[in-house]
Amino acid sequence: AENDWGYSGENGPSTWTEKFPEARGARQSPVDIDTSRISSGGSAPLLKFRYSVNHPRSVVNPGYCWRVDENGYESELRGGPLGQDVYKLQQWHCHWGAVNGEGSEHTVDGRSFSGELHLVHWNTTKYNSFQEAAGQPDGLAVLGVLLMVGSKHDELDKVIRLLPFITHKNDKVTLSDPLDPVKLLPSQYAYWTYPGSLTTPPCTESVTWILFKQPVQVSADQLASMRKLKCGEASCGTEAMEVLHNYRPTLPLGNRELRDYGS
Ligand code: SG7
Ligand code: ZN
Repeated sequence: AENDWGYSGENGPSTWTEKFPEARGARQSPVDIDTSRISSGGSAPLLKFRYSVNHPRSVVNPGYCWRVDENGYESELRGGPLGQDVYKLQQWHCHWGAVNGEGSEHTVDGRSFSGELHLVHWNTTKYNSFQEAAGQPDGLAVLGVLLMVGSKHDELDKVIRLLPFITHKNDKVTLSDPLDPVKLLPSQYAYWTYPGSLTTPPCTESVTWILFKQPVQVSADQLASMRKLKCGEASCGTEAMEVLHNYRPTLPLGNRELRDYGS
């Protein structure tokens, strides 16, 4: 295989544990949100976002998704389940499926959505770099947004319009248009939260997951554009395969607490 991990038969999620032992752990993500076993969090601690809108971002094809890098600009998340710590937006990216109706990483009462957007933040109160934070149990906070097929998402389209320019692995373009990450979130901020992991190798158990209950809509065309990205470099020519799907199946919640905030 040309990548050491991926989503195909030879290098897919069931093989990750061979090279990445942490993927066998008891705090793995994603999970199914079983709404019958949620502990209510009571009054909702509000999430607070202070995101920068007007700065250049990079849109990258790492070979297994599309990713937007914030390039160090100050964008902060705090509140909710995060205590007093401040978390800084590092990057955001997407997971999708080969067909509509699958593609989300988290499922809700066994139901999949057509995709899932992840906004990855790191704890700047306690750690000095993203790399350092990514290895700590309270190092990362990822906001998850479930995507369903519906109308075109205008803010996300600023990125999707650029995907034809990053077809191959390691391709990268600059997005200079202003973009407001808050517009990627649903209008209601009710969420589920639990302690988990990165959903890709090395599957480090460093993530406080915050999954919004309300899905957002993207168009079928927007999802189709994502499936055209390829997992190989341009030098692979027509041999490079498309990233038709890139979601990890759910893993057991075990004895972790899943909390519910807002309704
Ligand atoms: C995506 O998800 C990428 C990864 C990310 C991974 O594959 O965005 O990031 C890079 C740098 O390619 O891994 C360390 C990291 O952020 C896992 O993130 S996720 O758990 O939110 N899905
Ligand atoms: Zn992700």
